[in-house]
Amino acid sequence: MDTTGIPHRPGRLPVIGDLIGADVRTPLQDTVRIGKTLGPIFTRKFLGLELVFVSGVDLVAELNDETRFGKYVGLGLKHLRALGGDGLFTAHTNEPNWRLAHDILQPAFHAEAMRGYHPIMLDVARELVASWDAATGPVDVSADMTRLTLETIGRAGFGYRFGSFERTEPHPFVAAMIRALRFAQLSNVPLPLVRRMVASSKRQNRADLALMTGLVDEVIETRRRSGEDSRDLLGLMLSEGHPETGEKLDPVNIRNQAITFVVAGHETTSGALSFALYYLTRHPELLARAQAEVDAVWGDREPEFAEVAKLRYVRRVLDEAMRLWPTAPGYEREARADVLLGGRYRMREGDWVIVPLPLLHRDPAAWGPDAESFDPDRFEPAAVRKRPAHAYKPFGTGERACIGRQFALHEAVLALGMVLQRYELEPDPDYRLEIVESLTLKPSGFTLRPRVRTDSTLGRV
Ligand code: MNH
Repeated sequence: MDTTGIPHRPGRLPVIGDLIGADVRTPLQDTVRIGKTLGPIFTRKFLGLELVFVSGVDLVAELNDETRFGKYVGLGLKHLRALGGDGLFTAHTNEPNWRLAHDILQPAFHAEAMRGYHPIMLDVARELVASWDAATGPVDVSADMTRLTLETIGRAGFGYRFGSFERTEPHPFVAAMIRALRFAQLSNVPLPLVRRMVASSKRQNRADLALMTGLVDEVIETRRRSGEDSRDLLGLMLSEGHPETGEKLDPVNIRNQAITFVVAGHETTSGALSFALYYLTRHPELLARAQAEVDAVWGDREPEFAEVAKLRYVRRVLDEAMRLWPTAPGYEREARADVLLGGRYRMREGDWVIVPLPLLHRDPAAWGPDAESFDPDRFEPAAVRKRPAHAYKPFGTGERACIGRQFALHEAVLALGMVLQRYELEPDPDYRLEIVESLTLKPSGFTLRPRVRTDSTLGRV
């Protein structure tokens, strides 16, 4: 798009642009740092590639208007299509398979379906608790939250057990996935050095994609042969037709959806749980408040389905953690026709911009001058009503927003509640938050020492 008049970092150089100081491992965190000083719209330029970032709440409200803008599958997502193909996350909205799969899979996230996932989610949370009970030292929080969420989507979506809590190393699918995500991310970087790196890992990438596809094909084949008629994600994909036309998903699309759901269905939720635990353990008074809520609402029992959503404060803790570090840290919007963004930035049909969510979620116009502080009370209903509707978008926007939102929130509140119910959590006082970026954000090197509580009835064993 025409970027004249849009601010950028001072010191932009001819040819290389803003390259100096940019770190390929932390593109999002670099953008957050730079964007804080530049305001609601800015650009970053790397060699021939100039990216436009829009983070002010008013401009984002315009971008979220579905009549004028839609999801753009480019940049980050373009290379992800090697993994997800025409699966829901990486499909173009005008590809027929997007609407078809969306309509077929939507029922898997309705309240009735969620009720069916509850016992499975509970089982997995029990496995987490068992592993923390057995821990003799600090636990790696991000690794254990990833075990929990991978296991949950595997079992609830596909009836497949990754055996995450029985392994000391991540499941091979996860290792392959992490490399493949990294490969996709680096494929965007227009630097000769990175291009050579990417070129030299092509063979590994092929092997990683083959491993993921192979596993998914095996899971699908096992289900087909079993003749089992489960209404989980895989069951819907295999047996259900479109509610109006009866059209079914083709086998290649089912494979793409399976990979998509396993990846999209666990990385983000895992990070959200880890950030929530990070902030809670940095703020003992908030931790105590969350714990008091769990004790009051659940007591020493395991929660029934309907008791999970009653943890209002725990939910706000998660909301606030996803405000500061939205684990899917952005989305891209494309103009449906020529338009003047904010009445002054000219976009032609097909021009697109990036919405960096951590910056939107810190926009002082919506969040005030102390936007950097962690305060779950920002999500009290009265406070939410006072804010512009588009100030908080951790699950994206419009018809391409997250289909798994309810699934993620039920799983995360349940797991966080169970952890708070049972443990005192002692942080490492020297830990400084460090965030690793792949497709998603996660705290790195964050450990806790869980000790079974002695101050609650449940804690006494
Ligand atoms: Mn999820 C899309 C964030 C959990 C499956 N998800 C999105 C988008 C965001 C997002 C943002 C929109 C991206 C874009 O516009 O390009 N998702 C999250 C977060 C969590 C999350 C922050 C957890 C916390 N997502 C889940 C879970 C599942 C899931 C759990 C599956 C069980 N998400 C999806 C799928 C899409 C999506 C599928 C694509 C939907 C579509 O475009 O039709």
